[in-house]
Amino acid sequence: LRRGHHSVGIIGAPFSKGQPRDGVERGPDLIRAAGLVEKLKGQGCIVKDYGNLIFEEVPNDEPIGRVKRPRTVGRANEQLASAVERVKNDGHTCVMLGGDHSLAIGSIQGHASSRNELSVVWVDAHADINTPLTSPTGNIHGQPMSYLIHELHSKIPVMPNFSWIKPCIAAKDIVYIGLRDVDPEEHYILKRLGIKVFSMTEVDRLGIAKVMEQTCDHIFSKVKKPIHLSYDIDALDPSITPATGTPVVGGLSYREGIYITEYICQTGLLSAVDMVEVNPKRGKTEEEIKSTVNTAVDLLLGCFGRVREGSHSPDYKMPEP
Ligand code: HAR
Ligand code: MN
Ligand code: MN
Ligand code: MN
Repeated sequence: LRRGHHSVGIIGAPFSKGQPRDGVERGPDLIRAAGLVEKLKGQGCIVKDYGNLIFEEVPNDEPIGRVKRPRTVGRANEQLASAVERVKNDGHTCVMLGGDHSLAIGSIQGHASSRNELSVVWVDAHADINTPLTSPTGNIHGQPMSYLIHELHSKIPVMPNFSWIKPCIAAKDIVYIGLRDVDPEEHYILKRLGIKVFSMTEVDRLGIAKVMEQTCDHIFSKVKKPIHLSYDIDALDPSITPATGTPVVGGLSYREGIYITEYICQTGLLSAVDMVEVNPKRGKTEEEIKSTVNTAVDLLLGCFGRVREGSHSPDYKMPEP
């Protein structure tokens, strides 16, 4: 599978309740308005836009321990999971436009329901692997991985609207890229579970090409599973993608960010992508918002066959004088 003939199904998830800042629910419409669908078609993809999910506010959603809005987040993700499962059963590579990163719960769960086993490539400044009990903030966008990993199942308390979640990912099938803001409790979890991490230190040491080679060596060490790419826009440096809720200096360059998508595309195993945490209200200028949204679009184009060397259709004929 090379350029073109990717079949892409897009789900918009305008959801912000996994974290405290509003604006991130506008991500899906902004990414579409920047021409995502037309540009994907322009590079030969078949695209079906399933539109935006409509999420209900769950009333009286009191915190449980430190966890904020558990019922609302649990319910929204349950809806998302069935939407993703449907897109996968329709035969598409699924693109989930967020929204905040708590949506990875439903996206990965729905993806896993339609496949046997997945590998997850998580590109982010953050590990998002706090359990409800280790979370320093109570924001569920800092926790999604903890609900999904088999090895953490015994550490997850029962919560309302979370009982539909079945851990579906093995620790050995996860690779992180771009980390630079990890809580001590998260660091403990990553080490204890032996999860493969390429923090920004490894990106500096190895370069992005070796990071991607080793990422694929790791996830393909036994069988080749479908890849779920969960891309948090804050993985990139805030100089490129400032319009996001929790920017962290020292991130991936535009080129490194794009290289990740080109490399994952050419494996031929990309099965679902999340693009999350684009928040226009966090941009200080129109330029900052544009740069963030356009980068999100470019990353998605890279996932579906765009290459920087350029390309041409096999039946192209040069004009004769
Ligand atoms: N680790 C912190 C927490 O658990 C911050 C999480 C962060 N924000 C994100 N996730 N954007 O990628 O609350
Ligand atoms: Mn491809
Ligand atoms: Mn994240
Ligand atoms: Mn993040």
